[in-house]
Amino acid sequence: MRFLIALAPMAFATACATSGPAVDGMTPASVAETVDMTAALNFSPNAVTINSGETVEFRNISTFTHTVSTTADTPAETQAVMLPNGAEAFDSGAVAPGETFTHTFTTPGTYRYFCEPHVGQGMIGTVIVNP
Ligand SMILES: [Cu+2]
Repeated sequence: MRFLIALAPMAFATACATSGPAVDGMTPASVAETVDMTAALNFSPNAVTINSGETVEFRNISTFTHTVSTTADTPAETQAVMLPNGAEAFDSGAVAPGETFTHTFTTPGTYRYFCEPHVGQGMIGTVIVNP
């Protein structure tokens, strides 16, 4: 038991040392910006700027379920979304209270995303990805 506990920090340090763009769905080790999903039904900060290949962490600090979505199924969602040319749409699915969702942005440009349950209340955010 003692052996396992001693090893855990080492494993974490190794993961950090090899951080880079996320591949194959691995959890990225470094987060460039954190965006909170709030009880006021907004993303805070509403807009963040990162460099290509960096990761944004979205934290649900509220008691509601939120999403981070760029896959539009309704006219309101279509109006909310903006994706750079060549960027693939992504969708967090339901992010429960206290949970997080991370996404690594590899295509430069301006992304506008929405929360599926709250797009009607204007829960929309922006990520600007510099080359
Ligand atoms: Cu929401």
